[in-house]
Amino acid sequence: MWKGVIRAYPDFYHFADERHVVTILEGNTPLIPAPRLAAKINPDISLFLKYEGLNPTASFKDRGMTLAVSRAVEAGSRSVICASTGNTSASAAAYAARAGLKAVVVIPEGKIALGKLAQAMIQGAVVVKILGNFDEALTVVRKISDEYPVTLVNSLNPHRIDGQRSAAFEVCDVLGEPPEYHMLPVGNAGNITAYWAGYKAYRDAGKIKTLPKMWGFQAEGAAPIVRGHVVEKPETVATAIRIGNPASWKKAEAARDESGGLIDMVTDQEILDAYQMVASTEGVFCEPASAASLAGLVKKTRQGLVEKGSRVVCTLTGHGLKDPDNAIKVSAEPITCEAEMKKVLNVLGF
Ligand code: AN7
Repeated sequence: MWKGVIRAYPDFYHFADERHVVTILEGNTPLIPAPRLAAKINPDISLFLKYEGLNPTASFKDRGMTLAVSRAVEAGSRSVICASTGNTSASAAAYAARAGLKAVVVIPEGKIALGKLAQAMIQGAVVVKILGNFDEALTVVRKISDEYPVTLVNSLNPHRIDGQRSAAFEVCDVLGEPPEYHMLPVGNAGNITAYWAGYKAYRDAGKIKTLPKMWGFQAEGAAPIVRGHVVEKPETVATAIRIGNPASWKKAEAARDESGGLIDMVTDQEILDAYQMVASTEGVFCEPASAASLAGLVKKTRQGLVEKGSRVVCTLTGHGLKDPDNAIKVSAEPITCEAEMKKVLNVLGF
């Protein structure tokens, strides 16, 4: 039976007292081969989707949250706090509930997907909507956690990165060796940092010999790393990555440079096209931000930068059901008709 990432990787995660481990059996997500999508985007590669939407709260954040909340319990903390574009808040609320801790989540008012808000609320977090963006929310919660006895569970907490490394371990366990390219959306830049740390840790442990190139993609209206400066008013349809001053900025640049990779940006239209394409081609429904990795693959293929014969893993960071509004917006309207066979046949063109 799967026991969650902490117990799945005892060489990498150790707890002196087992009772401190807080898990909802996160991890063990599928690495889905995507041949139909590859045929459309780039027929010269083998494409795999690491579908992180199948974690307990439907995003990759659970891998980091099991470590962060377990360590908080180990340290005797009674409450956790985070700023979030949505998924971190859903995950923090869930793991805090599981551990019997209080959770406070601070989110940008009006700019988080409906499903994520619903998760944080029903899981019993104190939800604070601020009249500002994620970067401003993060500044506030950092100050609060510095001055009051509440544990910060944003990815500035190193246990978050520690746990998120497990996704790289799983990719290697399935493929035997890392892919040639690993592509990710980049928001606060914790995940690209974590994957790179995970691949390096697996190599240092002798489990793999090679390392992938890390390719990260920001949204054009929220691309501080690409532009080389803070973006004061980030804007993108992919609200999960609507971040103008990423906490792990330098570490993401290190992952890029050490791996011989790159960080580029994709437009909202490119994100939405990829979002629609992966769902309609492979039956895999992710949220818009997740599709930035695929949009990046499309862009780089057009530029001729993806080597033939490569294996490419794109991480789909969150589930599409979190953001039904965008799915409905990009899709054809359902057809309404009377409840008669003839009328339905008529609509179908028979
Ligand atoms: C679906 O929840 O920052 O580069 O506060 O939810 O590690 O930040 C979410 C980020 C990609 C970017 N895809 O990852 C939050 C938050 C999805 C996300 C990212 C996020 P990082």
